[in-house]
Amino acid sequence: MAGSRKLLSPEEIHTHAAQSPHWKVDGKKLARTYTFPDFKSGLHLVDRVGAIAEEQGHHPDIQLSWGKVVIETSTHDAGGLTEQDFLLASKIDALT
Ligand code: H2B
Repeated sequence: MAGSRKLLSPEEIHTHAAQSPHWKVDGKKLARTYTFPDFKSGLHLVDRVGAIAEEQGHHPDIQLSWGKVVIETSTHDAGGLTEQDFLLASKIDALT
């Protein structure tokens, strides 16, 4: 599997975060919020993120609201952020 599942150090997180400007490091999670002018655009994003997650074997928490989608990723098995989370974030960024 591409991307290590080893917990990243604070320095490594800082380096990865600098390359992921759409994402916010929030404690042990990486988060991105999207806004949309309707519900179905968010639903479509959720559907595509779900397909990426299944393909990677790494699954974010997703909150779908009217006009808004919040995606949070953390590696549960490791108890924090790993390369898997930043890999998932970069694939999600490539969708939009
Ligand atoms: N997703 C996330 N976000 N964290 C994990 O630790 C995780 C996962 N583990 N998806 C995966 C599934 C693991 O349970 C399977 C066996 O790959």
